[in-house]
Amino acid sequence: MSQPTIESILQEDRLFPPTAEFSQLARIKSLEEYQTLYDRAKADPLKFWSELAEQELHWFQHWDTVLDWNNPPFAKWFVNGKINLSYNCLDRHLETRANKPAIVWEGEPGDSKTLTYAELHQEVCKFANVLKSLGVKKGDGVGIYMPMVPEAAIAMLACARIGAPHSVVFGGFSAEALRDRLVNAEVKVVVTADGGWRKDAIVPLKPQVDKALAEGTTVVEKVVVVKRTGQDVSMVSDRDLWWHDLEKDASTDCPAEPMDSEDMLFILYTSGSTGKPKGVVHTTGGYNLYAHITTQWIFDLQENDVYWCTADVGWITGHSYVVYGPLSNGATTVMYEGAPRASNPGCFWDVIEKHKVSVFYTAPTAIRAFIKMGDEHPNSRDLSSLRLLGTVGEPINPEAWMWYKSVIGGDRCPIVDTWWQTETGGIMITPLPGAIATKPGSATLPFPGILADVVDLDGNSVPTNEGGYLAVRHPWPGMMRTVYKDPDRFRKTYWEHIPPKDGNYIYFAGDGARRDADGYFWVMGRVDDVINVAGHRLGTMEVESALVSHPAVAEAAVVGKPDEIKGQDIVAFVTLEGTHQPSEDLAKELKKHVVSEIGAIARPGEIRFADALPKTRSGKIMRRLLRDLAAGVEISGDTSTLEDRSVLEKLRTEGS
Ligand code: 7RM
Repeated sequence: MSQPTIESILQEDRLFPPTAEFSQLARIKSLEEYQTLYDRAKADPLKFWSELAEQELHWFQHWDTVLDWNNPPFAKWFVNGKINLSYNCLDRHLETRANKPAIVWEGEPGDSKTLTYAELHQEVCKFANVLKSLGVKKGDGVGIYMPMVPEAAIAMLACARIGAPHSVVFGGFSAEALRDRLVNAEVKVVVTADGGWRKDAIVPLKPQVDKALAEGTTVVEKVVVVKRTGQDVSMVSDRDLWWHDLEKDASTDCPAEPMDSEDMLFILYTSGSTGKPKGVVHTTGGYNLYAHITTQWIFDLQENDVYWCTADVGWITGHSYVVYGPLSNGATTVMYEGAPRASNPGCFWDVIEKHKVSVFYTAPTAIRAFIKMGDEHPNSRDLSSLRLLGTVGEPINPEAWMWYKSVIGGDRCPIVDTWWQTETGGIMITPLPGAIATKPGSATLPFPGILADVVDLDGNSVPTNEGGYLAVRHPWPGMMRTVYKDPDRFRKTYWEHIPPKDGNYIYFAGDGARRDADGYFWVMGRVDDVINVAGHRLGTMEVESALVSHPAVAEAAVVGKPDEIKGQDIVAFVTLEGTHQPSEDLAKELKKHVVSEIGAIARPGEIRFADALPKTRSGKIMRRLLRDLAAGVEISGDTSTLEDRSVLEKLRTEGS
């Protein structure tokens, strides 16, 4: 067998064991404890998951079968169990946590609000009754197109309470993107707001909804509008209703509907690199358990923690780790409406200081932006409440990791670098912070019960330190169940690149990775982004990290450009830190730096300086667009998920 996998060339030897103080109080206290859990789960996954489901969640009715995997890749977990996610997030906490803050919300203009568990429960019950009064029944689709306000979480929980699958669409998406998603998910009621605050300006939402509905291609009957910003919006009579009017007479009595464990909980659209977005389907019981237990162990939740995940509810991270995971655990979760902006580059640190945030979870793209803004912002705030940091969304470059650890974490907080996907429902590869020593740039080890591996296209494990495809060998409760209305696409995208062998199905994640001698996973980027230089297949992460380790570089994205001799040549797009200026000399120096860090094979043929890199709205670098730019061809494929079009225009003119 001789399929090409991916070569790994970066060496990173730093190791940071958890401190004794942290481990002593942690939920999982040692590597031995982790290993015992992992081994037990591996030996008998069904026993492991069913014991947790019994201990950790409330069920109206016990399941008959833990896992039905008779029709792979379509899994069923906790078959015939009855459960309600909203009940697990709210009702069951009322006895012991009624007055504990559930949601602590900060608006961008400086307004704020706290909802206790008792208050959140009431609000959710009221809105669930509102949805019912609008004709929403169990199984009906509800669209949520909202800014980061408490009503977004309330609407999600209300849907879960009555069994109406929600489809949250990120508030930054256009009317067209919104319409496609509303049509695909057969949404009957849309919940939105007049607008939201972002970077000192109002992002209008209601006008986008109007536009999305104008053609009449959706089946939307009612639109509920939260008054957030107060600007004028037009209301269509018989269709559009104000949230505050509907709430006035709504009853606070709304028992949670016992849902079948496999009833659909939500659809969340994820844009592939090409083609139309996929509606990722998650169901109730398995998702609840997986979001719950990963939140508890990975963020080491303690009763008094103030936990803040900066993700928007429009992304899976917002679903699992802003709303459902923390609330299912009875934790206090912070929601922030705004974004770091020129007028307040320290706004995140203000939120941490003000609310004494103890666990903070954000993305590498944000961390790299903070580095660029300068240390004076975090340094001038009191961040001593922090005890644990997390990152998600992209591979984190070791240099950014080190900065996060020292400048934000005061060299005191462990970092959990968490690898997972919309499709996996929750975190899959991650340190457990009291148990697993960290290495900058590595997501470390699989969560107990997750049989992750690095394999070739035949499904064989590749040897230590060789690159290959990140894969999962056994189903897990949080896994996606299908692509909405397109089971074939589900099968083809995730289960056929590596064909099943002897009936054993392997989940293909689409990322390249390697495992080191300690079994640690190093994610090397998307397989689609691999560069082939003279027969060497290189992941993007390692070359980019070498560039970012140079003091002048803030952020880097590398792509391959067709080359007659080598097949592909490396083109590096680079943004600079603070005062550094682009120059021929700096370009030469950066090429040399990459060679000395990882070797001549990774030497970029070309360095292109840029003010900014093209990113998705969730902050991931879109290398596919840079690839077209580098090759000098028309940009092809979907650009609707691009955060800022002008970035692309600028790169285009700079290149010519
Ligand atoms: C949670 C989320 C999934 C893709 C995934 C990877 C990349 C996410 C990490 C990471 C390296 C990480 N869901 N990714 N986390 N790569 N290290 N810790 O981001 O569906 O939007 O994206 O993101 O490529 O496949 S997602």
